[in-house]
Amino acid sequence: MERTFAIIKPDATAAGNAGAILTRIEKEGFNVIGLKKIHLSKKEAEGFYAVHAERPFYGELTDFMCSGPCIVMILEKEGAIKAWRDLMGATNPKDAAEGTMRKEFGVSIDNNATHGSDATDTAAYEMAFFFSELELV
Ligand code: FUP
Repeated sequence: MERTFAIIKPDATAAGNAGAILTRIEKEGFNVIGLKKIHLSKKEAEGFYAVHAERPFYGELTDFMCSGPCIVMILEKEGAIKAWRDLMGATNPKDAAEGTMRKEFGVSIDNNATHGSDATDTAAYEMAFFFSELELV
């Protein structure tokens, strides 16, 4: 079994789409072993996205991520990292395939509804950033 880290971002949470996204996650066979609703501070958002610190969109991205509550999760499934990336779809909702979370619930490249770790090392960093092992069930 593999674990990955996922976020229902502030846009999707504010729009009331968290339930629909969770329903889809469960339907696709992920086991939600960690889940909490949080409101990130600017510092926390910057720490989480430190890998993007040099990118031109870093300021806007971190502003957006602390603009409202979001839902952070740890999902478990065989091949969970790729499976959740596939279910999310392309970064830009305009390019995302039909039936993906970003196509259905994303608005734009910066308001794209969900986040998912892209590799084993980033998944480990992101899971530990938000959850302790004791919180996983
Ligand atoms: P992804 O792994 O699909 O989330 O995409 P990236 O790691 O490339 O980007 C991380 C986040 O930065 C995206 F979810 C949205 C945001 N972003 C922008 O706001 N503008 C861009 O041009 C690219 C990414």
